[in-house]
Amino acid sequence: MKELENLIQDMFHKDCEQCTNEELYQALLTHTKQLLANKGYQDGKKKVYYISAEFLIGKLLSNNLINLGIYDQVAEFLKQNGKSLAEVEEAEPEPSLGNGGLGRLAACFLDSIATLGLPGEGIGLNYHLGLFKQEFHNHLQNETPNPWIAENSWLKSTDTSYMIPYRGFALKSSLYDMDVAGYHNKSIKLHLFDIDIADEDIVGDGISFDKKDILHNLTLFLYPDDSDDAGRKLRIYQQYFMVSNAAQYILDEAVKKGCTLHDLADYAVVQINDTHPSMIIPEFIRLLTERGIEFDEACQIVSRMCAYTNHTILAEALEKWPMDYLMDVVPHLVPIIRKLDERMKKKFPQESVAIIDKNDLVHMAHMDIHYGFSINGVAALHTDILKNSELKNFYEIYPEKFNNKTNGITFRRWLMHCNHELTDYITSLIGDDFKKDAFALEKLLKYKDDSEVLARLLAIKANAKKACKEFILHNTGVEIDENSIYDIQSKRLHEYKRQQLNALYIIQKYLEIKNGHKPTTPVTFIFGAKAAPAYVIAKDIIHLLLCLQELIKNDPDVEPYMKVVMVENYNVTAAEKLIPACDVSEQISLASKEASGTGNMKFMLNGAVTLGTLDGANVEIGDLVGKDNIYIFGESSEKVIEHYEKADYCSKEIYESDEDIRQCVDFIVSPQLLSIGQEENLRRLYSELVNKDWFMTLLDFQDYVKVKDQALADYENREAWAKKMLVNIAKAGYFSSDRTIDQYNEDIWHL
Ligand code: 26V
Repeated sequence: MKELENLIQDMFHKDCEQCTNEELYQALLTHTKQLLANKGYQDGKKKVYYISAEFLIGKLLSNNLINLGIYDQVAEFLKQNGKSLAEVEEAEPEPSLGNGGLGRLAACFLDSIATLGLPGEGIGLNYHLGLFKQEFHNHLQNETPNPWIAENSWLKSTDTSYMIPYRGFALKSSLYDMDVAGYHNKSIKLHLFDIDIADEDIVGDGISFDKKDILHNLTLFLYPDDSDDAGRKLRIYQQYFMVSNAAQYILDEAVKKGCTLHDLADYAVVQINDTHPSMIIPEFIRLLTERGIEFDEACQIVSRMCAYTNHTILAEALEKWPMDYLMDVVPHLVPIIRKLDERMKKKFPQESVAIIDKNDLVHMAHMDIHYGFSINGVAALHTDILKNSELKNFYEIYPEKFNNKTNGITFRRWLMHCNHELTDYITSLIGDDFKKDAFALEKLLKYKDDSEVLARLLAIKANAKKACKEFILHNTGVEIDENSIYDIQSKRLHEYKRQQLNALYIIQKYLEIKNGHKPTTPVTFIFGAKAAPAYVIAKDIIHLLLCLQELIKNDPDVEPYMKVVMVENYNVTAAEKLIPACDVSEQISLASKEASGTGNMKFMLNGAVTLGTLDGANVEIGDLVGKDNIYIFGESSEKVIEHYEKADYCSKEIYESDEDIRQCVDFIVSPQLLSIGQEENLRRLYSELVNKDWFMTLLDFQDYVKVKDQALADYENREAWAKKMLVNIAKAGYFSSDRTIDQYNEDIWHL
């Protein structure tokens, strides 16, 4: 710690004790960046380039200290000087370079690539304002910018720069790098491309800005509102900027190592994270043919190099760009895309596998599948659905390309960093092998009937709940009961994730309590969720939740028994506070719709019990922990898919025939809620549920109530509950992203 002490002196001319937390953060940032660079970088002839529009990395200080192996020393040094690392960390701004699961997955993957010592790099964009910051006013979501880049940050500027051609002009890029530390291993780099002339001053009210001012807005926001043409085109500008930089960078790096271009696939493998980077395929072909490679050979090279991961089956989320837009933004790619399409149409004339469809829409996923060598889903069920229904026609053509890679999470952040007490206790029981080999957590199973261990797990959970209570008080001003059951649903807001189902349960409980049926242990329903700015119904659901929060808070009949609280601006930092404190983990998407989920894994690892549908990775969680240690409800994915095929689901029928359901749905537009909220929003949501309910909320309602009531009742037997917690922790090893990355490498990357 001598070096750190000297650095503090050099920077601020005072001792650690006299420094502010902000100053100490600055010193630690500088010190840690130096240590990361000193460790050296993983290298090798062949590298994986993980290209992603999102890297939801979260705060980095603690995580880097853990991976460098000096967390305890630094914490102790600060403590001896009357400071706390947790408080110093508050000074770090959280970069919000992702929406949710897909972006967080990319961040976990970088951690695991570095930890496993694989040569790999991430490539993305340096959004200055990231995803919006969420604020609640009048029980509604408002969006404001989230500037995170300070003068001194984790970013390191480099000399790398490329020219990126667009129709009628070109933009010069600048590359910034962030080091990602492997756990007790070398670092790898996250490359974030940017433009020098991005101008934060063009942002007006909220997050509004001129979407056509590409020269100044290109790297301001992640996924700007795509509800209009200008927003959608801006996304194409961003995506092309990302992939053209990536392709030029990859070619340069390979050539420097002696690549002749003909053998490019021996130097690089590109993992395309969802379809946002798909234009890298025609871009590579453009660059290779410019450098003298024949078109056919360029196609072959790319097809040996690119692999695509699918993260959703929702049709509206599968990108299809109108040819006109591409003509407008990147006309030089259009002849290449047309040629790629023609070649495939000759072989496979059926419309269902066309790259360019009859409406002149370019199906980005189709291009990836035809011209990539691997396509993977992100959980077993999801991959099966891709093979057997969503992408069936492709699976018939290319069965050998399809494979599953069930998602994972890095235990460094989602256990060791966010839950020190649990980590230390596990270490005291089974040693610390699990930090490198997550499957070693199974050793905990031998304690499953040990009352002392179970009591200790409950005590650790109780401490996490106290800490979470403090966080929620600070974040929302709401004081929750630390002795209540913490029932948590935190994830992006989307109708298919069905926060509205949880809301209907809350209404049902509210009415029950009003009728005198009081729960034995009070329950706190905790939510965290941002809604896309243009997603009207999602925002209406947030409105309903905030209205319920208000209603219950002010009702003395009900308030002692239940509470609703919606955390503002749910992000990685908030997740790190909520997850260790959770008792019941809500994973209640409509079966078949959640590709995997990764929050489900984080909660389980921290000793929460899942209440969920047989969807995404919940299925695998259930298989691992056994039916006594998970609460499953709802219609199966097969039945759901059948309902869609037959178009025979009618929510109105259920609404009209089921008195209980009608009562709960009607409550959305009751005088009580209308006196708190906005009539327009509440009526729209009510009508959506009664007349459409595309994600079949009402279908699963009764079963949800039954199973959730059972879970809450089972909580009363604390020791039996603690046993479920223990089994969940012990079985979470499979969900380490180290396992996932190992499989990507074995089956796809071959590094
Ligand atoms: C994107 C959009 C954009 C347009 C409006 C509707 C909509 C709906 C969903 C999405 C999600 C895009 C992809 C994504 O983030 N998928 C998530 O990826 C996670 C990591 O694999 C996975 O755990 C989640 O289940 C999956 O939803």
